[in-house]
Amino acid sequence: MVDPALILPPHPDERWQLAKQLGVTSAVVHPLEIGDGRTEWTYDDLLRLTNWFDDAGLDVRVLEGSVPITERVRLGREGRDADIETFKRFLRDCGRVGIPVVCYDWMAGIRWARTEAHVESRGGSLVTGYTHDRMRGPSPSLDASREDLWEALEHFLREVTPVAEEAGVELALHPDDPPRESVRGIPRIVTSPEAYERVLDCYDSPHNGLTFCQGNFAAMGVDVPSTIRRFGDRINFVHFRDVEGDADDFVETWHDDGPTDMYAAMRAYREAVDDDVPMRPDHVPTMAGEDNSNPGYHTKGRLFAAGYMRGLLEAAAADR
Ligand SMILES: [Mn+2]
Repeated sequence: MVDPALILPPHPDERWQLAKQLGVTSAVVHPLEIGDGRTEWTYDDLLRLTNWFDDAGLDVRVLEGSVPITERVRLGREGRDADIETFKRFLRDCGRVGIPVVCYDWMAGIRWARTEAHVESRGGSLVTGYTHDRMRGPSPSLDASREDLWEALEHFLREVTPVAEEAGVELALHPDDPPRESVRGIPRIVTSPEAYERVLDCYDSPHNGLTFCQGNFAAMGVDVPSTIRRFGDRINFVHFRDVEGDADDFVETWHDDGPTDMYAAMRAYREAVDDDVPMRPDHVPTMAGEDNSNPGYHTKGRLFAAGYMRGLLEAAAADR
């Protein structure tokens, strides 16, 4: 059974209270989406973070996005091994303070990409979208091939997975978003179930797993429930969301209003995924009274999504 979680800021504010009022005590810390660009963490930083949450009755289950992986690690450039040592130290520190999951990605050059942030959705709420034709302009200079990225990722996994095992930390690779072969000329590799097979085969360990970001799998055009079953216990973290369209052209949807059968997806998680895998709502609609300054990451839509997740979980649990 999955464990409902929410992104919470590293410092307490009303979102901590709202989570507890919803009955959600598992926190995902993702400073890049909260407006603090930090990617480096000392042991003291991590200890302060987890103690602060612990004192409030909350549990940091995932550190996401803001992790020390540099471009030279992603591209396999000279000097990467020193940076990989930094990442290993970070994993050991996460283990010491009791953070069980680290979510990372392999997007080099261009990261999470959207071309629209004000698409009108239900009742005038706002969602984000992606239209590939609008993603134009010169290619940022990166000079890396798909094979360069693969070599770099596989080298990274062979180096860090044994350390993750020792530290008791599970790695969870997030898909490239949008899951296209390339964006503005920059190759992307983590874009299909076949790519994930290669990632998981590279180092066979439950500590080398994936973040099942559902909207990306929907955009890949695969059947979501059967793909959840395909990866099963290698899913270490779930992003619950949906999109309408494909990897060339899509909009985010309300969690209960997209094309994916979310109840079938929840049943698949219940049956195939290990206990206590954290699941958080991803990319929520911006609702009335919110300023859309951080599209996809405001609060009210998360409250709705968390309640919807809980309802689906209860239904899936009853349906045995
Ligand atoms: Mn995601």
